[in-house]
Amino acid sequence: ARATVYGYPRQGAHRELKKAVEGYWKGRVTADALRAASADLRRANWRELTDAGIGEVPTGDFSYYDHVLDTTVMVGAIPERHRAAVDADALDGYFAMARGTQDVAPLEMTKWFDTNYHYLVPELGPETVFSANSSKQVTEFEEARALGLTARPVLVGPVTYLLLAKPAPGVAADFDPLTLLDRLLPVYAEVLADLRAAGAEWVQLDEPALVQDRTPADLNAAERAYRDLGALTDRPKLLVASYFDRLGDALPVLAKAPVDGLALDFTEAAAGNLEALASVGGLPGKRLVAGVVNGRNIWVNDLEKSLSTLGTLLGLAERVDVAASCSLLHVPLDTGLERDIEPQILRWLAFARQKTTEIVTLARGLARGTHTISTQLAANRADLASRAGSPITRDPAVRARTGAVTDADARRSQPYAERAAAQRAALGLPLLPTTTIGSFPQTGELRAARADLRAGRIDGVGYEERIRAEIREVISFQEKTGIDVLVHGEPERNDMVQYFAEQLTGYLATQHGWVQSYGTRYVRPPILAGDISRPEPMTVRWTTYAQSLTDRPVKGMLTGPVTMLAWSFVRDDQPLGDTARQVALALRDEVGDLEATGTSVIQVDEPALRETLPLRAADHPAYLAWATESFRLTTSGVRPDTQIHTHMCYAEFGDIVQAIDDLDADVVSLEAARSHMQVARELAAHGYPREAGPGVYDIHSPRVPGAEEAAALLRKGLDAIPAERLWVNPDCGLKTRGWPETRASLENLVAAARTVRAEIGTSA
Ligand code: THG
Ligand code: ZN
Repeated sequence: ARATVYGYPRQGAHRELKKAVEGYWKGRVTADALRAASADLRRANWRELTDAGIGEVPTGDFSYYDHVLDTTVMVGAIPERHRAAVDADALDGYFAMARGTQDVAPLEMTKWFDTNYHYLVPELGPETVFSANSSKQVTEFEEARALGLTARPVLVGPVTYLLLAKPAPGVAADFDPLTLLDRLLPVYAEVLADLRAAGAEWVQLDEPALVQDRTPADLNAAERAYRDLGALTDRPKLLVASYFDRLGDALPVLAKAPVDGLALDFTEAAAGNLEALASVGGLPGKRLVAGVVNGRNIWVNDLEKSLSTLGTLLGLAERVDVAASCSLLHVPLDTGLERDIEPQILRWLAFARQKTTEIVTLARGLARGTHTISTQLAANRADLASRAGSPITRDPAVRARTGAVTDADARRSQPYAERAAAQRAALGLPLLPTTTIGSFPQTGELRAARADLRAGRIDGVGYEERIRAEIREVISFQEKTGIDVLVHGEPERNDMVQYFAEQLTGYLATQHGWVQSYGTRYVRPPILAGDISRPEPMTVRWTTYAQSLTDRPVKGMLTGPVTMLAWSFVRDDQPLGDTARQVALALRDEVGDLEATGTSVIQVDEPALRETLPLRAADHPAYLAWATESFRLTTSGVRPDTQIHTHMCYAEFGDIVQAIDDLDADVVSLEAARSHMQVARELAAHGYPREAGPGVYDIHSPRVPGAEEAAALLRKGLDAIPAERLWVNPDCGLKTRGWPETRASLENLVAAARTVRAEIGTSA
């Protein structure tokens, strides 16, 4: 048995790739220096993998920005609007597709399945002409070969590539990219031939899209694709990989295809693959790569359990190799870089380097017998026992409290109509009230203040004063501008998840645990390690200070339980719903403290509600049940006259309107400006009964919307939602914006609200 991985973190231990790419954008790093730095990072990764004992290293998994964009280049599907830039300079053209330029928009970006990685969406149409450009794949393969390594190029497979694409601008919305399969396959054939000529014995084609619910037509496309590619004579051996879930109906299709091996996910997330593989009679004469080490969580593997799975698989294929379930792109690099996590707890965790060692150990145990890895097995058993028995993972007080939760705890004490009347009386807001989503620009001074605090250049008191000064600015600006429900601006928060994770017991934060989110942007997801409790209030100090400065209501701002899970690494030793309930109770206490200290409007953000939706429809109801319950558990302990808001963004909401309704929030604000209020129409079609603020200002662009433009969007909103239930707000928080455009845009937003209020007054 051989040990292998499908991909490795690209950025380097100190995010050298981010620095090189952003340096290139700023003109401080030459193209040659960027190429050299990137080649160094690839070589370092391969050496690291080889030194750890990986027998077959991946190539082609590296990317300057995104591997789906690399595939777009490989198959020559350059959108019309980017062709001139690509022809002028391939590298600048590549970044133009990724980021746009002054004149042309970038490709759209969206989530890579249910991970926190984002890819650039291919744009295709009936006129798309593909052409093979194998140079990146061939070059990287040759680099690894030059080091004397056995390498396996990894490509996005043709079916997944088409299933991830969307109709190009100007192409009919019902255009199905899959109709291009026959045109795309010859291009893959050419790339495969080039890799064969370069000496590749195996090539991996990733088809994760086949783990989603697929139509018979999709499955038929997969069957044709691998029948045709398998029939090629001039090709390497083909390994078709799937991950993130079970293959389901696609398993028999791929098992029968004339390819040389399959890579399957055998973690809990893909439960059912093993039985399904056995029921199709296994893969006689083929290679099976078994993803038994979870590639997207950070917990040490249960080596004995994995060995048992591997033992069963031995009888189901000609040869069984060991791998992580998916690319290690989705986990941080090395627990060894962490200094602030207790050594005992650090032993529970496995990042990419540690997972690589686990894979090698398992392959050795499988090939030479478990007695050859007895030391590792004993250590692993001890680490698992230490985690299971730790008071951190089991806090009796937290368990008692979650166990005592009743349905009534997750229900407001009065129906919406009565709450709405009480809130109207308490708040005295005008028709079409204006508000913002929470954050104001995160200025260089604020980041410097945090850096100064960390470095000890200022003390807690000095830091607090800088934050208070910012809050004074933000409040006074909002009062002057005439906004109705104010916010304190969140100057004290680095990240909306990290800020709370740092203050909750049971959460771990990393210093170097960077994971690519998109392009050169990274996050450090905190780790839900133990039972969650809140030692003391987390936001009350700032919100009450802000409220002390004004007579208008100041909204308290919290991150909801679903998002606290979605943007963290979650526990694997209890159902997600149990973890969500613990987080919800901790947040419920914060909501209670905010209310008790005079906060009458409290917003609990759930931007990740839609994105955490499971890949398969059959799994949606269970997810939505715990997700909405945990939100209601967070927010239902308040008085009827306390107004609960929520906010969602980054997604199309059409398919979760019922879930949004089930949150029972008094007011929901949603991203809507770019889609011209589409979401307002979707809410109306559903009969959404409460208040809503579809965004009228697209904050993802530095562009300032005119007052008339915002008013036009508001009138569209009024076509769907009655004036008594319509709010006026931007699409999302303002932390990535500068002050000048924020000022101008919010002034225009208030002007638009006043204009439309006047129109309503005269027409009534
Ligand atoms: N917080 C967390 N996860 C997220 C988002 C978030 N996931 C989804 C979405 N938002 C991802 N978007 C971004 C946007 C910007 C950055 C990262 C993810 C970003 N990162 C800085 C960088 O790479 O330079 C580092 C930030 C830091 O110092 O912490 O700009 O909002 N948790
Ligand atoms: Zn948002």
